[in-house]
Amino acid sequence: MHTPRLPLPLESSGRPPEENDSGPARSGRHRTILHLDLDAFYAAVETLENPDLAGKPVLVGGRPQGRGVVATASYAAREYGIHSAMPMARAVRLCPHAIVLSPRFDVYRQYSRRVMAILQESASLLEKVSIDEAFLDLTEEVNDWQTAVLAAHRVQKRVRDEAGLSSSIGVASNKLVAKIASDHDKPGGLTVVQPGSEASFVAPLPVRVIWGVGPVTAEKLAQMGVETVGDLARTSQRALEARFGDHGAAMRQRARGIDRRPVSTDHERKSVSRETTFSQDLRDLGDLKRRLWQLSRSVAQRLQRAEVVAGTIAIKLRYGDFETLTRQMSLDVATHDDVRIYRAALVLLEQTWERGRPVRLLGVGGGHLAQPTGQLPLF
Ligand code: DCP
Ligand code: MG
Repeated sequence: MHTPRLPLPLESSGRPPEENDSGPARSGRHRTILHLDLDAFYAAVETLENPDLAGKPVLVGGRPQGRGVVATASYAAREYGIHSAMPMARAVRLCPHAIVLSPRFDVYRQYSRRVMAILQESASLLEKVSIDEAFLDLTEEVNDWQTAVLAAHRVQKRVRDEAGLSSSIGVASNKLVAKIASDHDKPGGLTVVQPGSEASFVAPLPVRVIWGVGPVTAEKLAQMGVETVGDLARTSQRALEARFGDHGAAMRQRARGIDRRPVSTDHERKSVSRETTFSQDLRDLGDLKRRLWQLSRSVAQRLQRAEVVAGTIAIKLRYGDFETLTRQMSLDVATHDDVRIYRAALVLLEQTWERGRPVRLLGVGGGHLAQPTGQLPLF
């Protein structure tokens, strides 16, 4: 386990509230946002439960004999090139002596609750992003940047001492940069991005770190000679809008380290969705069904990690000529089950899609989120 590191020099106090477009300056100053992500979470819990596993290559996921994939790999296993979502059969070929375990979601949820309870005590505003990841808004709790860093150290130490888990933390003036910072020095890192250095911090990183830049967009950007976030920030707004529409302008904002999204509690989160733009338009029902199934599975996983069920299912369909349609339906029983989500999405697709008309983008979403037990609506 690593000791926390501070890669950037601390200033004696928070920056003055000068012209700042990295977030709304509540009470006239920068926001202080912390992002925490647990390290190799499922594998770390398994190692806590069985200390013999410490330091060994541990894989949690599906069976190597079937079509299972790796949910997570311990850091020892990652040295063999193994990563999440890789077919388990391939992972085991890369590291034949790896210890393969089936996931035990109930156990992971218990640890997650313990961590979230610690976080909840540390800030008034907590946004749980997934089972092992959360944002805290510390703006109201701390007055200057140095205190914020001490608070981050305290959170990291409490998570280690009281839940037994290693975490990585990023502290910055907005969510985007805090999240990128927490990933910067994994495992066990604590990375602080001073207000004013957001853009220079993200500049050398590949464009994929920017939220909303998926593989297809990254490929198109690469064709324009844009590889890093800094390249993207330097590209003219006009060129990006011409190629990507409104999304182009939004990407450029983020590439400059600007993100105004507030930290919002789980109760305010209204939907979970996933969408894919295809590298080539699809016109075959079989292909669309396969993509719909992948998206439905992914939405189900997100709902499960956030421990919520969806009462409505929606699809988004964009044709090759950019005409875009969304359709949604209510479910009799709210769910986070991939097959149920897929069945609902397929009904919507069959009602909506004009057979044979080329599809450029497909999305699946779950809305009207509620807690799984008791079906209490959250909003
Ligand atoms: N997970 C999963 N399938 C994925 C990605 C993740 O089931 N494709 C699960 C297993 C992870 C947990 O979610 O342990 C948290 O996801 P992270 O992406 O944070 O991955 P880890 O915590 O395992 O590793 P890292 O140290 O990179 O955060
Ligand atoms: Mg993690």
